[in-house]
Amino acid sequence: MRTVITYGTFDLFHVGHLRILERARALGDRLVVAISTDEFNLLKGKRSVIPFASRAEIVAGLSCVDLVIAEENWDQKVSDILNFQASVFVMGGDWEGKFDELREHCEVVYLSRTDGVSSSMIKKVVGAG
Ligand code: C2G
Repeated sequence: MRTVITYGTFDLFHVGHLRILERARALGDRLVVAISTDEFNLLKGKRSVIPFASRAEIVAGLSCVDLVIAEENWDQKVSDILNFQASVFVMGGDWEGKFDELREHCEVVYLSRTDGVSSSMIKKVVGAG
């Protein structure tokens, strides 16, 4: 079983989120997605529009996602990788190089982002700040 793990807020879910999750899943047989809690988002300096429970329900409903867990802090990645025996850690290219230290535990793959869409762009369009 080749498990892939990835992390994110997945607020105002859009096609960029879907594409990276599908591409991450294609790198293995199982995809675990850690979704930032509302509290952790505040630590990240982001206020999520959609509450954690709904963001988790949307991502868990995707056929390419096998398991959703909570991301509560910056430091849980190593224990998550070990706990779920992840072979691959995936993030979008905007995080390129930021998680290279995880190469000690698993492959680290940065996938290109989808241009032209982001949660912050959607927030601006709908006037959610
Ligand atoms: N993403 C993408 N294309 C976009 C927007 C986002 O490929 N147009 C990717 C990001 O690169 C990331 C994932 O989708 O890999 C989730 O993006 P966010 O929800 O913005 O997550 P972020 O706030 O970057 O949180 O510990 C890591 C953090 O939790 C990442």
